[in-house]
Order: sequence, then C-alpha cells, then structure tokens
Amino acid sequence: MTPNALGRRTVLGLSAAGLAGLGSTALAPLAAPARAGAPAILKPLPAAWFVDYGTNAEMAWDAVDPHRYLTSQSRLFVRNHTRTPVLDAAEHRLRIFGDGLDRPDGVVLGLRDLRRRYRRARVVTVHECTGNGRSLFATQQGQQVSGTPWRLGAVGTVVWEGVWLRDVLASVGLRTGASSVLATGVDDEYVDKGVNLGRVRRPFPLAKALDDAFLAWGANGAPLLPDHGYPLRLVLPGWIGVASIKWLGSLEVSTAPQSSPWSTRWYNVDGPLDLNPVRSAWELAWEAQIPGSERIELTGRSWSGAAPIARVDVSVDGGASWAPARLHPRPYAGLAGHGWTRWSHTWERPEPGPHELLARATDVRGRRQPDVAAYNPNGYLFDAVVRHPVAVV
Ligand SMILES: Nc1nc2c(c(=O)[nH]1)N[C@H]1C(S)=C(S)[C@@H](COP(=O)(O)O)O[C@H]1N2
Ligand SMILES: [Mo]
Repeated sequence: MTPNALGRRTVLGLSAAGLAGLGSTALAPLAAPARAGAPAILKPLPAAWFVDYGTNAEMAWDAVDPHRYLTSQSRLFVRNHTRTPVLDAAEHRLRIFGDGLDRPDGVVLGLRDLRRRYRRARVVTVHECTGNGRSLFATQQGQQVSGTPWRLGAVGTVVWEGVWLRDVLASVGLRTGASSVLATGVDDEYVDKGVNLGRVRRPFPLAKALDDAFLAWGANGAPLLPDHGYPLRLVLPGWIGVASIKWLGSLEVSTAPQSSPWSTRWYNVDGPLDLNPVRSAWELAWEAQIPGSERIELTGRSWSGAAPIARVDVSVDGGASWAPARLHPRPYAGLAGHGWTRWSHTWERPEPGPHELLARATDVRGRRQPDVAAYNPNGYLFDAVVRHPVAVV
C-alpha cells in the first residue's frame, strides 16, 4: 500500500461530522492527498472549443458542427465539484445496500459483473447542468445570482451505453416500502467554506430508478472519459445534470426519505429540482460578426428534459416578428430517451449592423420557453428566450 492509499483509508475511516469538526487547515492535506497540483479536468480544453472556469468548462456554441448530432466527449462540458479522479476500472466497485433491499448486506458489483449479468442497453439524453444559462439572469434580467456563470454551453446530447438500473435492482431484490435511492460518487469530498460536506451525492425516487435510470460505462461508442465519470456513472435521463452522479461508488436503497446538501441546499427551488426545462441556442458566438450576404443560413438547437421538441419559432429582429424554424429529423429517435432537435432558418437580406436573434421552443408536452425566467438565488433553470446579440458586417 502506498502512503497515499493509507492517507485515503484514514479519511474514509472518519465520519463526515468528525471531518467537519477538524476545520479547513487540518483538512487541507487530506482533501488533496494524491495529485496536488494536478488539473481539475484532465482532457484538453482548447480555447476554440471551451470556456475554462477551472473545475468547470463550457462548450463554445460557435464550435458546434451543424452536421454532427451528438456531442463527442472531447467537446462535452465538464462540471466538477473538486477534480476528476483517476480510477482503475478493474478495481472499481459499485456497492448497492440499504434497508430497501431484500438482502440487508446488499451486493458489490464490478464492471465485469454489470457487463455479464445484465442486458446491455443504450439511451440517448440531453445531458445538461441545470445552471446552464445562469449568466443570463444578470445580463438579460439584471438579477444577481451565484454559481458558475455559464452562458448556454453546459449541455450536450449523448448516447450512453450500459445497463438499466431497474434490471440490476430486480436481480438484487427490493423490499416493499423501498422508496428512495441515494447515489454517491467516489471523487474527493466537497469542502465548502471550510465545512466538509462529504462526497457528492444526491437522492432520487425509486420510481425514477425503476423507470429509466441508467448505469453507463460508455458514451457515443467509447468508454467514458475520466472527466465524464469513468469507469461508471449514473444517468437520470431528462433530469438536471447533478442527478447523474459520476464515478458512481454506491447506491443506498431506503424505505425512508433521503437528502443531501445537493438536494436541500443546492439544486432546490421550493423542493429538490428534477426535470430540466426547455432551452434553445444558436450555433454562433456571442456577439458573432456575420459577413453580410443576400441570405444567411442560421442554425441552432432546442431541447427539453421532459420530451422531444415540437416546434421552434425564431426572430431576427429582436422579437418584433417571428417565423417557424425548419426542424431537422432527429437521429436516434428509435432509441430509448430523446436528444435535442436541430433547426435552421434562412435570414433574407439582413441589414448591416447589430441585431438580436431569438429562438423560442415548445416541447411535445406543451412546455414553452417564457420571456422571463423565474428568479432564484442560485440561478437554476434559466429557460427564458435568449436575446442573442450579433452584428452583420
Ligand atoms: N461524483 C460527481 N458527480 C457529479 C458531479 C460531481 O462533481 N461529482 N457534478 C454533477 C453536475 S453538477 C453535473 S452538471 C454533471 C456534469 O457531468 P459532466 O461533467 O460529465 O458533463 O455531473 C454531475 N455529477
Ligand atoms: Mo450541474
């Protein structure tokens, strides 16, 4: 055993409450044992593709290729509370336990067990941080909110490969009365203002577990990248990003209600958040300089956590007049889940000078982007129609 591994064991032996009492100075060496100085995100973040916020990185919409439907992992946004851990797939274990199981001791599964014992499946989802669009609370609505100032690039569409959690739970055996599942990652414990809040974790209803919750080891035909949860992550289709716990280490199935700071203190607006709202983005830089011409082909995408997109209306004159965008067919529509919808619009004889482009999407359940997003102090769920500034030059 290496000295680092010993250090890690020591940390694990302490309770979260015990650690919290140590204070931040005592915690500092424990919180960063193995890879001091290592970057929080391991994949390359070229400036043309990403806005780099340190532990988080946003996809640049002007780098999105209109001909590619899926977001490759190399281009997908990253949201880390601490840093990407380096894990060994052969050693990694998922522990499923709790009083909601038939077997009180639960089970411990390796990646090989998951691959061999269960029916392999794929699901396509819009993967999105619910803080996506947060900076627009300030720039478009004049409201101060806290958190990473994402514009609209904390989103992607991914085909995940793995197994349905319901198949795994069926083989483990649920007890009557099981009602909630707490998912926990094995990345470093999260210390906020000197208080150790423990590992990133969040509960979700058993109904979601038995519906479409997914255990993913792959994305778009490749193993997960370390930054996206290698070797195993949870995916809760349509739900806010934080629900999809990366580096999944355990699932506690309980007959009692569960909570964590990620369901009470954060990602909560009058209750724990679940579904992502409807949003749209143009495949353009913010304040893009567009060369003038007789007709400009504009492209963008719209998406909703709840359902596929039914229609998109666009305005190239700041909202004075609207026209339906041309919606493109959705690839992977035969798979479980749903991704975003690409669309385009021909801008006829644009005047030189500044303009605002607007797109308003409606999903097949009738949810439609409003003019103003509901304020909340942490800036979640920004779903208003965005006024995207461009200039025709
Ligand atoms: N273990 C763990 N899981 C996590 C997080 C984290 O920091 N640690 N961040 C969450 C948040 S807030 C989001 S938006 C998504 C981001 O997933 P990605 O980085 O693969 O795009 O992961 C979620 N799962
Ligand atoms: Mo997030």
